[in-house]
Amino acid sequence: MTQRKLIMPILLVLTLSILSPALIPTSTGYNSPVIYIYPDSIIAVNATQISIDVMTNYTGNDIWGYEFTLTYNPLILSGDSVTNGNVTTQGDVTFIAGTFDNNEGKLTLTSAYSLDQTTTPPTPVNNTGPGILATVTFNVTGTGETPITLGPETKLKSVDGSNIVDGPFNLVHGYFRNIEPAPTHDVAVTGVTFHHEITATSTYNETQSLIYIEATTVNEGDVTERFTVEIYYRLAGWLELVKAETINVAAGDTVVVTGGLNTTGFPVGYLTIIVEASEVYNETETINNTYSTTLLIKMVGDVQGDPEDPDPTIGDGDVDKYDFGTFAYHFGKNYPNTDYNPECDFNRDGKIDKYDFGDLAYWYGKSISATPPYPIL
Ligand SMILES: [Ca+2]
Ligand SMILES: [Ca+2]
Ligand SMILES: [Ca+2]
Ligand SMILES: [Ca+2]
Repeated sequence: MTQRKLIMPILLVLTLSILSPALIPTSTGYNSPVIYIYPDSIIAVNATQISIDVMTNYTGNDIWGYEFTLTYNPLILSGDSVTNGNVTTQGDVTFIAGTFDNNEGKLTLTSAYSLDQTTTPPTPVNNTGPGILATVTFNVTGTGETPITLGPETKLKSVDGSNIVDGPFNLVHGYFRNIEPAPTHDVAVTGVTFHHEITATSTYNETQSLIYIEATTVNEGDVTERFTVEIYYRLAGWLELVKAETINVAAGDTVVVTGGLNTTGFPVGYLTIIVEASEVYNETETINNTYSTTLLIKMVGDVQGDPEDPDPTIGDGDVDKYDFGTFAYHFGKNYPNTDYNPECDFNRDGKIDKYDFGDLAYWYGKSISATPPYPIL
């Protein structure tokens, strides 16, 4: 109750400004009927609760009722209540408050209609605008800024069954901020690394070609952001989704999103990996939301390249004396020995032993043209 007392002055101010007839804009400056959020912008650093009115400027007397949905940033606002306004009041009013999904930041369909229940069937009853369709109250749960957006389902309905306002057109959305100055927003994907799973089996299995793709995301903006990270690979021209995850990242923080890609049956060669972070509200720098790199799918036994290659540490598509030399050095050095080299552990069981040697021996002298049955990184 103490908390509620503290928020009352704020509520009072907002409520007074809304209820005072002098302050209700009878004309919003729009040429056509609109449904709009009032106030269209609330900037209140210390607010713990806010209310907005969903209003219409329509001056006709043939309003049957309304429908609307709302979306908002659930990191900033948490929906609390919806009440019917002063427009849809005639006859028997059926008011259906939508449900808040405060994880997704959405108020599901809220509606009200006026009916005369004494007739069979019930007949629509006229209401007159302009005025408040509904009032929505939010608790302020985070710091930042958020649009308060009317959904495309939003409608002002006429008694003749037509729509006076039909979303997504002729809607005016709202905005809330409790930080000064307005925060910057910039999320980015800054790097991608790959690693294999080390399994505890000593024979080939389905996971031997499972490659973990770890995408590093950073929030370089001023406030916590919620966004979706998608990891794709491109094969034969098509982008295939590996992983999609929605994450919350605090300002300045880094979060790694991991996807697992089984490359069994993939052709040997370079595979394009693309990671995308969805654009956040008011984000201006979006080029860094996409990160592209390549993953080399190698043949079994191709530990490395030749000394004269630009990067001899990368497989060169054959299994020759250089691969054998490196393999021999690492033989017997098992995970987690610091000399353990997963490139020599062809069956990814944490041991570089006779089974791996058997693989290398089988593919020795062959090249990419003899595509092996188990290409791996
Ligand atoms: Ca960005
Ligand atoms: Ca090689
Ligand atoms: Ca070679
Ligand atoms: Ca092994």
